Amino acid sequence: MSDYFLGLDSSTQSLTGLIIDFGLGKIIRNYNINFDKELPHYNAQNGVIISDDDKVVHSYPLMWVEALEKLFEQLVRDDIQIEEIKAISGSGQQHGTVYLNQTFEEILQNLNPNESLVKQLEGIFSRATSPIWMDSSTFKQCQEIRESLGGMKATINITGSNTFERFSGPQIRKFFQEKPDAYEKTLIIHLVSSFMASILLGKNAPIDHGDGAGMNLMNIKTKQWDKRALEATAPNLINKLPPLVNSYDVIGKISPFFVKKYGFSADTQLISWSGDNPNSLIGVGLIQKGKVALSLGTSDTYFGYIKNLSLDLNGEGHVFGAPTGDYMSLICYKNGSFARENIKNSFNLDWNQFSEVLKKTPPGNHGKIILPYFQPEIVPLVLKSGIHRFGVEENDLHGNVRAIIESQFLSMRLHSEWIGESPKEIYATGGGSINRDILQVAADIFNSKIRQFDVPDSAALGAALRAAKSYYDLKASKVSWQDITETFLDIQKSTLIEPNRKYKALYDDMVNLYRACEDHILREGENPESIQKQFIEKYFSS
Ligand code: XUL
Repeated sequence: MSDYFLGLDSSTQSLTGLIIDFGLGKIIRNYNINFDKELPHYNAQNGVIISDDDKVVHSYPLMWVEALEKLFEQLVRDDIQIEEIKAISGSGQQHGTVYLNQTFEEILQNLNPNESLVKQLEGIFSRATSPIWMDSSTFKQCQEIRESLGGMKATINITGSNTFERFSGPQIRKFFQEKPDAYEKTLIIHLVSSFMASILLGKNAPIDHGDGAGMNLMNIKTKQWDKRALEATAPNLINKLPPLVNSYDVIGKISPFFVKKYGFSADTQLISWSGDNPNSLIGVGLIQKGKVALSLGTSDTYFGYIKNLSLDLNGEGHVFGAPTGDYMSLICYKNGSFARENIKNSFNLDWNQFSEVLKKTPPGNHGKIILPYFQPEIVPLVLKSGIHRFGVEENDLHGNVRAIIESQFLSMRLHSEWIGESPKEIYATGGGSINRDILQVAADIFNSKIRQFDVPDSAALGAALRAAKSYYDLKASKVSWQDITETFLDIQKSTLIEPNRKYKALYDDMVNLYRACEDHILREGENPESIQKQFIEKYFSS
């Protein structure tokens, strides 16, 4: 007999399912349902639907459910011992909101196992699409909420973040303002995480403190819905939100529908779902202060565990709840993998060729810099897309390849200064982290060691590990976070990438050059030409 745990990750482009065997200390299966490839009838591109001006970005919640159905069908086809799965938890792309009508719970409670899940759920939405984290169309609502709360600092002190275009509160306000009738008919608003958890639970699931913190609605200190924030957002909102719980809470058992249809045990415990970044925090083993993670995916994020609340009063960073019950700090970039792919594809390269070019070009890249706003950016706030090149022509293959990678990490280094600690070791995760050459550039720019694990999907792994931890806590068997993360994240098997210390001074100067380029484009700062010239003379004159 084995103790299996299932971690699911409903992300922007796909649904991942990862099964761990706790006794063996191993991942035994890994499934991935890519939305574009396997559910092409939704006509989404990279899992999303984008408006012409790039600002409105939505997705189909029904597509996420259909992916879940497909994933479970695969488990059955593969003869997985589904009845041995003791607990399930999950991860969702953060901030996205799902709007349900009055039929939702009734339909969930009366699902017929002889019919398809997705067919039965077609009528549950009061809004067919969900705004997701890539949406940047709520500038006005952000301003309004921020002002009602007493300005940026007050907003950060209350909710843990400034108002952000993609956060759920501003998105809910926009829906209320633009579609008041549909808002009225909305019985409950879920996050992606709590929506997916509700499907498995057969009734409305709560929102956890990790994902709840990304809404501009939860009080970051009391971890309750904040009355002022709710009132600043939309009327009667308190009655449309599920309750908040700890990320480690057991929220119930799997609904009978899944027991009958796929053979889950009726005792399968469900653990609260959380956002993908809080899940990744566990999935890379960040349960102590001092280490940070770099996640290179559809979004690039840079985050760390913090024991005590510490806020970014400049307004670029966020504080979310950590799955351990503590906190985490985070900054998020929208121009992550799409920006890298854009440059790669524009020169018709594959990833090996891209890496070869990267290795051949010198650190510092002759002072060439790109501000890569292929889409509106979150950090720094850029609402209009546009690529700004400094000293690099559009057709310069070598210059562009190194500039996109260096610029991404220079920006990350610059904008993560508020976190306070310069990292001694960075844990890398996400699809992009399998590329060692990209990580070498990050190691040099941060002047830090980087550890690369062999599981890039840390959000799904984090969810599986959270399921195990809460399950054993429920059974009163003492298993610590440390035992769990050490078993599944074998440091011995990871690859360590050492920084080239000789580039420290060069990158210290290059961050300043990058800042000058940003100031010029975004804050009417001087043309950075002279700083760029000095940089080139200092490092590339011979
Ligand atoms: C974090 C954020 C993104 C999404 C991606 O604040 O917006 O990392 O969670 O799924």
